[in-house]
Amino acid sequence: MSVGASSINTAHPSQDYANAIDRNVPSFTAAEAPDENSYFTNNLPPPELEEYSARTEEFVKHHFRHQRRIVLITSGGTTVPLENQTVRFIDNFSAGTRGATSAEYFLEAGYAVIFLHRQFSLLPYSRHYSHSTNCFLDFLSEAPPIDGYAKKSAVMARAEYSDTMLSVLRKYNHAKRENLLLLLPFTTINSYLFLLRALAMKMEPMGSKALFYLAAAVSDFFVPRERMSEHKIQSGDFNESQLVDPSASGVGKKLIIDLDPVPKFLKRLVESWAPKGMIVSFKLETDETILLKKCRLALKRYSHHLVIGNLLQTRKFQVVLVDSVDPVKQPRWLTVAQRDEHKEDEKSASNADEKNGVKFATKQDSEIEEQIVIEVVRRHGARIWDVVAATGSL
Ligand code: PAZ
Repeated sequence: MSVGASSINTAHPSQDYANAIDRNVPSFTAAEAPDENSYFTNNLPPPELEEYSARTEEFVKHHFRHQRRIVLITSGGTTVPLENQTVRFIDNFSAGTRGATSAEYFLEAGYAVIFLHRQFSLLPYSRHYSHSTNCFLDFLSEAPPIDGYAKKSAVMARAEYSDTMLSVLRKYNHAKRENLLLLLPFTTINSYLFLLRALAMKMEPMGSKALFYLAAAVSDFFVPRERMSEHKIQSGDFNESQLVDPSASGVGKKLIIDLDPVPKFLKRLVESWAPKGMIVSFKLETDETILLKKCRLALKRYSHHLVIGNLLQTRKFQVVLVDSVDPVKQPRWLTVAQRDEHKEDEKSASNADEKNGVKFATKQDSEIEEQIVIEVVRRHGARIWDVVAATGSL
């Protein structure tokens, strides 16, 4: 996910793209072992690293004993802090819908799920009732007084939602009871990279039964630690004389942000962190003419197993799967009916059309993640068989 450029000049509203963004940086290459050493020694591990590693180790042991497959899903956007004591940061659009929705379908397919997600992004199950479009209070109503408890107020699910809510609740409780879902939040790009590496290594005992489903929108550019300002960046060149004469001007009025490329660790994941696991990455573009080319390029560059391409504008309705087996011949498009918000409104006003047999595309019956997960699970199964056939073990 591209969040910016090597130098962003935000000063003048009429500035055109070419002047605002300086792309004179070397093109991206896959990070190798020395890049890994350099990154992970020059940047600080996040405070939660040890705790998450220990919880993942336990989770993996538990599901290994139960002979379950495990999927590590990454979800949501990563932030790029501009200051160590962070007031400002660069972010991206991702809400975590892809990751949270896919997690539910993987759980349904019998997987245990490690959900490495951006803090406060969407979560499996609660996503149906959270965030601004679906305020959970709209799903509730006041319950009528119960005999014997006349003075006790209570809330209940509104009748029109209660079937769906009960079904979601049952799945959620099942996942909790069976310890099938490990929720691990992150915020920054740095935490994400440290955690991905550590958790992938902890999944090593799973062998080919480990699946990596990298749906997070990961920043392409960041401020390396040695160049990061400790304190809040001042708007103008603050100096003590301004306390005496407030009109004294600062020198720099523009904010020039000089970002480095984030090392592309996918190849390290494939070759070193999880060599037996199946690795699926996502590729987001906005220009449809380059989507397939970029998917193929990613496969070639990182040698992983599957790239799922999507366009920002249509990502909820269409994706393309490009496989390492035959990346040129066999892109597989998956599409679901586009949700018609207007019809959805009509539907809430009246159920007449539904009674007349017109079926609306609802969230439940048309989520593209259901199809994606079916395809990925099928390919993962085939790969496990291939590994067993080739090596005699998982
Ligand atoms: O989180 P979301 O559902 O809003 O968006 C999903 C997505 C577009 C971030 C994901 O499908 C994806 O393409 N992730 C990889 C982005 C990239 O680094 O190219």
